[in-house]
Amino acid sequence: MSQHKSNLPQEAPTLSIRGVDLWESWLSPVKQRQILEDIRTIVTKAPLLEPVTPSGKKMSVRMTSAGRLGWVSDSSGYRYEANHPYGTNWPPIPQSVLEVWELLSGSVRSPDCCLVNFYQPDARMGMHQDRDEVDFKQPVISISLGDEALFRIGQKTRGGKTDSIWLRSGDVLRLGGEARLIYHGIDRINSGSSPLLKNGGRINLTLRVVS
Ligand code: MD3
Ligand code: FE
Repeated sequence: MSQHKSNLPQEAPTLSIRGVDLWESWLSPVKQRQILEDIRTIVTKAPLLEPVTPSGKKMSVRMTSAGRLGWVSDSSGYRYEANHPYGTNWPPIPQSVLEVWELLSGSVRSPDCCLVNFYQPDARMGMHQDRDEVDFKQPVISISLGDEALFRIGQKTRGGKTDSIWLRSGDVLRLGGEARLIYHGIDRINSGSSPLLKNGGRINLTLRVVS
């Protein structure tokens, strides 16, 4: 009930498509660099992984996590784990990132997981639903950094009409309500479109209440 609402975001999104709310350029360049520095600390303590899908395909996106739980995928399936596969705890979610959740999520819960997705120029993410969490009434917040990405927004069932939008560095998305269970994916990266990362590429942070 009340743990889902309250704390409503004060600012209106700049674009809304089927419940997918987008705040374009919400993070200033200074904030983007602060978050990037905090991600470098996370990656030092919890190295990026090359996840394998349960069907045995290597994913092109490299991943790690921060928070109480991290998302992992290997031949035994997709799940959240309390430890990095190397055996250590996941580093804490940085304050710079928690602040975005607090201001835009509309949830009174704290996120359990900050998934860090790193896209090299040829990386992509196929259409999927996020269903490894317990409570789909809790929103998801996504932060884009670095090169722009073509994000595809589908429907709550596979197939059907899709819309595509470019996600740029500093953009924040909220997936709540009807949008929480839509199919979505990243079709491609526009390599070299942002100066934020020295060697190019894109980072996406996804904040979720897991359990
Ligand atoms: C819609 N990541 O990690 S972010 C993922 O850019 C994921 O790395 C993409 O999809 C990325 O699962 C897309 C936008 C996003 C994130 C979570 C969602 C869209 C979502 C959850 C539910 C519905
Ligand atoms: Fe997803």
